[in-house]
Amino acid sequence: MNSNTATPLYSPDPYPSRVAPRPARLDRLDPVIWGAAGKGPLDKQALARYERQGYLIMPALLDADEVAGFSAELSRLRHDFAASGDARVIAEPGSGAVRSIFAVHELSERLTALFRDPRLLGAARQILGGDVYLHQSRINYKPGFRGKEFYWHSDFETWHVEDGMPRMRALSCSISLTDNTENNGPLLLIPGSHLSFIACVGETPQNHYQTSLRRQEYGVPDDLNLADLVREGGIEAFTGIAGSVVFFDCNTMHGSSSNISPQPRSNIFAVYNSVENTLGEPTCGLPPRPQFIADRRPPTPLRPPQE
Ligand code: 6CS
Ligand code: FE
Repeated sequence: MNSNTATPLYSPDPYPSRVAPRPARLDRLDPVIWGAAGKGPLDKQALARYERQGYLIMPALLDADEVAGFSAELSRLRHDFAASGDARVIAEPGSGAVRSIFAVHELSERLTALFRDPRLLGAARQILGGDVYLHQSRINYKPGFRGKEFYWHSDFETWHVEDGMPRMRALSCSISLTDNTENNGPLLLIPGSHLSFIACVGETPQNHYQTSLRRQEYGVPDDLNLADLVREGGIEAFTGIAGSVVFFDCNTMHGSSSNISPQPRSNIFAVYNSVENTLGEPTCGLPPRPQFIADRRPPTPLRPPQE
């Protein structure tokens, strides 16, 4: 066999991170849009904006009645789980207030139905080019006065290094259930940042999720690369009335400031992953993270309720 066509003994990691002594900015090697216009709810302009920015904001996608119903569900879940000691409940550093609840699709039929809603699932299937499943779901409550920040990060950097997600063929859908304003710690996104992979430094600690979900210190971009991304693309805040939705690529750099206003900033997140992109071994070499953070089971493609 010709040596230069031989199957390599190993397939080098296309997105190496937390392995080198210095950070690096690498090119994205994956498409942003895997599907096509005409195969879902997003028109050509919307797909083009998502491809260019790395996210797409859809104001008031859910109506007031839907928002009221899901808000009641969020209150029920927080009431039922706040003092439960359940591993899926993440407390805010300092105050102990509920910061997040993970795997909410296993705790709420109402939220499972939301994640299968054609307005959300259809857009995810269209962008990711086919069948998808839930890699992760969560509620970030970001309570008034005490909701702490989520420092800048690329979700894919963590999902690749700590969950073994092979390629950039996943996206998050964030549904706001409170008005998101400039005052209550809205999600901040850097347009265009999804086209670069910022390789981070530092060795992933054992059981990193037990700290990173409260305050992330590993897998965060260095100041110089972050400053470059912001200089090139700026920062856009996802603000809007409750019921607004933002879809963002798994590699779009994002974060949010602490909420010192009296108003909560509660968002539901669904992470859709292509069934062609199921999790392999974490590149950090540590054991995989728990099921409630990253679903490793053979995927069951999500279908809209009526199918
Ligand atoms: O590690 C994770 O999967 C979680 N961490 C952050 C900051 N965003 C994505 C996800 O919720
Ligand atoms: Fe994130």
